[in-house]
Amino acid sequence: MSDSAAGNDQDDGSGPGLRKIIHVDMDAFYASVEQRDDPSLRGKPVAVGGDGPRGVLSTCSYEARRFGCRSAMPSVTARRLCPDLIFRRPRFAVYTAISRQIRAIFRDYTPHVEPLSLDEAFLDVTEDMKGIGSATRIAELIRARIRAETGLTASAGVSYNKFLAKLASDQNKPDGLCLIRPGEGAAFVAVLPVRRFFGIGPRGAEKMAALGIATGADLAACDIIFLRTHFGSQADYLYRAARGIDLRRVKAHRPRKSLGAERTFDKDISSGSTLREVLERIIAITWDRIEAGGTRGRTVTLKLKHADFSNLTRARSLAQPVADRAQFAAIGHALLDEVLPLAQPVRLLGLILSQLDGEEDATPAPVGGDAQLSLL
Ligand code: TTP
Ligand code: MG
Repeated sequence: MSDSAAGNDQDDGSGPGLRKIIHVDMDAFYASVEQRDDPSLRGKPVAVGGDGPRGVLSTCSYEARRFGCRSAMPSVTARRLCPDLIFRRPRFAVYTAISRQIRAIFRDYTPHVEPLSLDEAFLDVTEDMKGIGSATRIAELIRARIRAETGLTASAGVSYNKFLAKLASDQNKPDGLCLIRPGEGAAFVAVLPVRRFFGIGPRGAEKMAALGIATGADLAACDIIFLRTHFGSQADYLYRAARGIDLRRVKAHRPRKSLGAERTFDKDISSGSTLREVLERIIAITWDRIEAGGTRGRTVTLKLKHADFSNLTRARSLAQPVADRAQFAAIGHALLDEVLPLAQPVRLLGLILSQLDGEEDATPAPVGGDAQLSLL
């Protein structure tokens, strides 16, 4: 791509051909579901995740966030910050069912729905199918229906591209709405700390801080050559993002590539029979999710992580999709038998179904999540 094309300065997506994008994201999703279904948890600091020594928070309620608790934080740290924190195990089947409910609501307003995970999606509502009048009004209607039909709150961002809509949905969380109008994107981004940009993690933000880049405005002041020198393949994205530009379309179909579950043990395991028992549980959870998603897949992969963190995988592919739970379980156990007896103790066991079809969901990001049982 040439330098001039990198920024696409002439077309920032807010001129003719303007698109209307909504990003909807449920508030403290897993934790809110637990509070909904157990009234004794309402108004309390609640974490969803494993509470063992290697447990990690999948998420926590806003009450817990006031103490500094966050997603992906080790559970021991969270408990130190908030001694009254109440832990709950994730109930993926319930979250998946709610995810289907909210997607059905989205599809009532547009066929252009791109789910990013169970609890968030982009909607392109440029074409006002129901004659509602404005994207903001559509976003409000969707939030109201989510509340009425699921008993949960969602936040929404409305703007003229995906990058800005996602930033906007985060702006007034929880239970909030934010609109970034055409012409306002660059100013909105200018005052944001760079860590709020999608794709800039804590390490990226540190690197930027070392270069004197703290905000969107600082980033916008960098030329493309400088960005390429320091950020390589991310440079073009950063150049545009700093100007509030994002020309990506909402893609309605993003087939996921794999689905599975894995378990990290509190203590490393060296017994084959214990591993077989754990595998049973992983099979049950993975197959529930496969059924919930109407997914079919041909390849089963067993994944082991040894005490020294070396990985071992064993896979088997069929000519036809795995037919049922019994076949899935049989293949999983056969793969485990291939690696027994163990060369050394194991700290993690996982089972994955891939070569999928029949599922429109986006692949969930590999978000660490609950280290006890994280989605792949
Ligand atoms: P998020 O939308 O990132 O977080 P959230 O809905 O809990 O809170 P909010 O959007 O109000 O900030 O993620 C949605 C769900 O995905 C979350 O409830 C649990 C799961 N998740 C993990 O399992 N691990 C993670 O690291 C993250 C970020 C989320
Ligand atoms: Mg959310």
